[in-house]
Amino acid sequence: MRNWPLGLIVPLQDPTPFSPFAPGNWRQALRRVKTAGYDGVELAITNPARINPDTTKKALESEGLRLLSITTGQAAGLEGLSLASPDERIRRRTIERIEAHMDLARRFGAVVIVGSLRGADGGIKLLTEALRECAKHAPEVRLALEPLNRYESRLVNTVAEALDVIEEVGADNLGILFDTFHTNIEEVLVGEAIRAAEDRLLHVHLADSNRFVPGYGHLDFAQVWDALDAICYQQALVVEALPEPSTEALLNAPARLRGERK
Ligand code: LER
Ligand code: MN
Repeated sequence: MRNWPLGLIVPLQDPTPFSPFAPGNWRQALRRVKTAGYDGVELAITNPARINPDTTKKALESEGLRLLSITTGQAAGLEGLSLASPDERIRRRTIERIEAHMDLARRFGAVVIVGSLRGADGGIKLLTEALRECAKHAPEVRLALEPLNRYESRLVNTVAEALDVIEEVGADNLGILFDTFHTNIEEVLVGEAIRAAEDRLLHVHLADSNRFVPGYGHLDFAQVWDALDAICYQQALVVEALPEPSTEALLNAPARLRGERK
């Protein structure tokens, strides 16, 4: 199976370098994402309390786009939130933030991403306990823990480390987000890491070795497709790349990737 749904990131509240769209123009962004041939979106949301879920749902439906995933990490930089913070008040606020994301995601069947919100450092035990609490909040909503490269976080850099945390947490709804950019830095063999994630793999971010649009760096994506095939991956692929070498390349990615994957 090589027809994985493809998504692009659209920010709803604060700008992100991984999207060419400004939050103020999110409705127009949805139109452009659909026209570009994507099947869905990953919404970048800082605080779901400031979202009207009905308006969001209607806008997505009118464009015929799925909400595949919610990326949550903007609140790490903007508000200093972290699931692994030694400061209990920060941890509590972060757990509540993830729970609010889960409440929103439940309405769409979307995956909630735990990337930068897990913290750049802090305690792995604190992180494990916090994730257990989040996972319990809504067992039907999937949480995807994303291995990040060592320059962004000291906690959970590889699939093997993510699997250890998942085992320790012991919740069925906690899995892995595999980001080809981070894992190209941290893993020995990208394909082997995907195979190791196996049925815990809930979501994939695509970017090339330089974080450009896939195809404009030196990552061997054939290894990625083969490994995803081998584990019978049936979830989505979201392009989380800088708009480099151009926004046009980002918008051409569906045609390019579908051609490449045939
Ligand atoms: C989030 O998905 C991610 O990959 C981070 O590198 C963003 O800072
Ligand atoms: Mn990512």
